[in-house]
Amino acid sequence: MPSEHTAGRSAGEVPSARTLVIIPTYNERENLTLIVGRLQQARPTAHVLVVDDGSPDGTGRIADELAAADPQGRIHVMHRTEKNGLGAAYIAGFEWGLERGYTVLVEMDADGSHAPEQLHRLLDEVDAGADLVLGSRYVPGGSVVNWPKRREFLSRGGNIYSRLALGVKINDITGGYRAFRREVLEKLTLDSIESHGYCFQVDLAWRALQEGFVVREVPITFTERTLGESKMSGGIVSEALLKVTRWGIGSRMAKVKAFVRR
Ligand SMILES: Nc1nc2c(ncn2[C@@H]2O[C@H](COP(=O)(O)OP(=O)(O)OP(=O)(O)O)[C@@H](O)[C@H]2O)c(=O)[nH]1
Ligand SMILES: [Mg+2]
Repeated sequence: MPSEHTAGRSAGEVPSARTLVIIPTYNERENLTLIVGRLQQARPTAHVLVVDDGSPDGTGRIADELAAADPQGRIHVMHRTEKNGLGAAYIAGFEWGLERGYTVLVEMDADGSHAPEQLHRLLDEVDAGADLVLGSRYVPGGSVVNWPKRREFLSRGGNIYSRLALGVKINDITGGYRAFRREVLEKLTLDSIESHGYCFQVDLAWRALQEGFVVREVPITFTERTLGESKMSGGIVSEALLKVTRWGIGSRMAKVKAFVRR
């Protein structure tokens, strides 16, 4: 069942009418102008928030120039002084968007992996009643372009493991192209989320599922970056593995305890 909240929305207005696309950046000089241009072409009504962690390559300045050049004021920039990881950048972006009354908040990478041309798939599903929509590489119609076999194996393996460990029917819980209704982010205690990288994505979806929100997947085409450098690290993979195992065991223990008490 969709959320009953309609905070800040006029009667008859779909949630996606006030969408904020959050793009975290660290050294994305070659990509930022391209991705923002594609987004404005694909979804002219959406607003954008670039959350830059003081990129030494000048990405923050490019973001400011893009914002200054948009006469409609749809582009916003948050400058943070330290590189604190993807999760912390998103949490700051979510809080910024919630304070300003956006009704749908979207996560999108700057490197072109998440096609703005497919954003409508996520937003349409939110408007149809989902609370959280995951852009999914591993449902029929979804795909990955230009990934080395090893990387795809790791990602598919991580998703199969998460599905089994957590006992959830989600095919792509580690992906980072997502749309949240604001009610989901209001309910989750964002300050308590300490996970990084992929684990941050699993953490958010897992919390949303546990709160009873409607989580749906739509197919997306994920294209590996062609410009700039990846910030992915081995530590991110092991963090996800450890935490997912802990959450899965914790949730099963809670169920066993509840069963024994009956
Ligand atoms: N603000 C901020 N953005 C970050 C940080 N780390 C990564 N990002 C951004 O988060 C997005 C995803 O990072 P990527 O390096 O593409 O990570 P990935 O997609 O897992 O790795 P690849 O598939 O190899 O590209 C990009 O837009 C990055 O610029 C960070 O510490 N702070
Ligand atoms: Mg990437």
